Amino acid sequence: MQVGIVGFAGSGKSILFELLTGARPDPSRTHSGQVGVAVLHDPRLDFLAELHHPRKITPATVEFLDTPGLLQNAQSENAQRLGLIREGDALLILLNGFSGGDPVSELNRFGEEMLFADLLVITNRVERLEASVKKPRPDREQQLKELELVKRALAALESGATIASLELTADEKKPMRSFGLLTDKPRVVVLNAPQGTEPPAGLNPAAVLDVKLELELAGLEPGERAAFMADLGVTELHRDHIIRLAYDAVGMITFFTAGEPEVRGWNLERGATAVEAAGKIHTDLAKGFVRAEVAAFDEIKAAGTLKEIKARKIERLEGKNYIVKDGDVVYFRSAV
Ligand SMILES: Nc1nc2c(ncn2[C@@H]2O[C@H](COP(=O)(O)OP(=O)(O)O)[C@@H](O)[C@H]2O)c(=O)[nH]1
Ligand SMILES: [Mg+2]
Repeated sequence: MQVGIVGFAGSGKSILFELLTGARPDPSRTHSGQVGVAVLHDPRLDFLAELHHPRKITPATVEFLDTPGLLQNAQSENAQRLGLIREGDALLILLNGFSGGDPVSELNRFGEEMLFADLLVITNRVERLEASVKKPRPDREQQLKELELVKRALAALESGATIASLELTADEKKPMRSFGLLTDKPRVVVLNAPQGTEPPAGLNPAAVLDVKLELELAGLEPGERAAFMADLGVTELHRDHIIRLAYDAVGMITFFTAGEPEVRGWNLERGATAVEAAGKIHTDLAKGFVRAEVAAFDEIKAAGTLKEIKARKIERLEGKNYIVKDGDVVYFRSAV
C-alpha cells in the first residue's frame, strides 16, 4: 500500500515526507522517488496492548513515496515524472499556500497535468488495441471489450473528466486499475500554509498545516514542544491525521492480532475475506485455514478485561468467506 506525495516543485513535499515517515529526503533519490514508512497511530492498538501486555507492539503502516515536483509549462516532462506514481494506491496532493500563489489555480493546473499524462497512456492503448483486433486471434473478443472500455476512458479524459468519475462496473474497474491512471486514484488535498490560514474560496483541503513548522516541532522533546506550541498558538499537530486520511482514502481497513507475544495491526483491503486476512500474516496460515475466532474491537473495549471478554463470550467462530471488518480482532486456527 503506497501513497504518492505529489504536487509542483517547491510545495513542501519532501518536508512533508520527512514529517510523515521520519525518513530524511535523499537528494540523490529525488528523481527516482523515495519510499518511507509511516506508522498509523491507532488508539485501538494501544488499548489492546494494555490488555495483553505483549512483548512486542506492531502498528499498521502506510508507505509514502516522495516524488519529484512538477515544473511549470513542461507537460511532457511532467507526464514522465507522474509516471513514477502509477503503482500508487492514492495521491496526496500538496499545494503551496505559503509564498503568495493561488492554490486553487495550482490544483487546477495539477489536475490538467494528470489528465494529460493519462491521455498519453490511454491514447497509446487505444491505438495498440485497434491494430491488434484487426488480426484474428484467440482473445479477440476480450480485446474488443477492452477497446470499448478504453475508448470510454479516452472520451472522458478528452472532455476533462477524471477516470474516477466514470461509472464503471467491478469487472471494468480491475482492468482500468491495471493502467495505473492518475485520475483513477483517490486523492487527498493538503494545503501547506501558515498556522491559522483559511483555505481560499473554492478549495476544500482535507487539512491545512504549516509543514515546515510542524517538522521543527516534531523534532523537539515533548515538554519543549508543548511550550513552543503554546507560544505560537499551535493547538494541534496534523501528522497522525494526515496519515489516517491517506490510509482511509486507499480504502484499507485494519484488523488486529492480539496475544502475549505480539499485538499487531494489519492492513487489509476493504471487503477481503478471513482466509485472505490469514494470507497477510503467512501463506501457511491461509493454506491451513480452519477457522477464525473473531471479536469486534468495540465489544472487547466494552468488556474491558480478558476475564470479562471470556465471560461475555463475544468471540465468534467464522469460516473462510467471512468478510473481515475494520477493528476485528482475529485469531486464526490453522491445520498447518
Ligand atoms: N515558509 C515556508 N517554507 C516552506 C514550507 N514548506 C516548504 N518550504 C520551503 O519550500 C522549499 C521547498 O521545500 P521542499 O519540501 O523541498 O519542496 P518539494 O519540491 O515539494 O519537495 C524549501 O526551501 C522549504 O524551506 C512552509 O511550510 N513554509
Ligand atoms: Mg522534493
